[in-house]
Amino acid sequence: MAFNRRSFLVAGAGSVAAAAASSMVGAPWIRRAQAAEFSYKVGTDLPASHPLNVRIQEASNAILKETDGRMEIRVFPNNQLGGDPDMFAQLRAGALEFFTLSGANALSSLVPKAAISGVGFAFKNYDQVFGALDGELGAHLRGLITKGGLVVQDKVWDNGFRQITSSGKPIKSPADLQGMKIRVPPGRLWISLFRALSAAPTSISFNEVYSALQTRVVEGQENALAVVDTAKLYEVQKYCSMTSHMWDGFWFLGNRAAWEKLPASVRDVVSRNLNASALQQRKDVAQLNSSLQKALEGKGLAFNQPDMDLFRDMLRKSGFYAEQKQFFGEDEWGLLEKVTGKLA
Ligand code: X2X
Repeated sequence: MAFNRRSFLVAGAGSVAAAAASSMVGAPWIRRAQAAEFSYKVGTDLPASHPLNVRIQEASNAILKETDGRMEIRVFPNNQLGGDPDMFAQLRAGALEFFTLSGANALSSLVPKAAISGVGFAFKNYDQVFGALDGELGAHLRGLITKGGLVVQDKVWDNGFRQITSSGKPIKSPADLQGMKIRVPPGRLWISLFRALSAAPTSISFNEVYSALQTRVVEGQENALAVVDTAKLYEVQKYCSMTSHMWDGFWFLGNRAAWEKLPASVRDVVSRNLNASALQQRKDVAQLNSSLQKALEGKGLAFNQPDMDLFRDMLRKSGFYAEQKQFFGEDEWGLLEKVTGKLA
């Protein structure tokens, strides 16, 4: 059977012609004209313009190209596939192949210790964050996630250091948090942290945050500036208090059965590109989070810098660190403190 480009086009997408064409060597344009052999979805909870999605899309483009069109990853940002707990359930059931999720968020319902990276005031800077998560602590956590039945890529993606926004008054000292109705993501650690700070935290998944703030179901929330900006939370909040009370990031999770369907060579291309894009994404977010204050002030948000020692002292005195150490265990706590220094 002699094939050239014209006869393929004439044959259209007839399956016999397509199958024959796809086995031809040196005719990549033919292969790319067809549906990918593996078409997987990735769900995220952040708006399309956030660097998380921009860099995943970039990795996806490179993966499609490097696999000669065999592997396509379609990005579904902005909770299009549901809130975090929903997407996490879909991932575990295999309805969703990939999902980016914080260890302190719904992932901690399956792997409770994954939340340790979100302990309040643990990391002082990005060197400590990525020193820990690209190092021993991260390897340990990825082991636990793998034991939980999921696949996880090596490099964690950045969400950032979280800041508190509010509509009624700025948070200048712990007293301002007292009894404050504040939205937190789903996850035990967030509730413990804000209860220890004497606030009244409520778990709400991110897709409902804007309207919860708009209708004043809650007075405030906490997120990194890149999220406050891309999700336009400044439209429904007045103040931003730079507490940097915890660092947060996303593990790139995979459904194991879906992952194992991929040939090893395709998996290598996927992992290499995702991990490389994660490193780029970290730079994007760090840059945004350090430059966005001005832009957000221009959009009407009033910033203040509280004295964070007051909050840290309150956590210590309330027994927060002792409680977390017991929860996470000596080994995990030791790996964390190796990087952060003594917390309790
Ligand atoms: O839900 C949030 O606040 C978000 C978007 O930061 C997380 O995914 C943890």
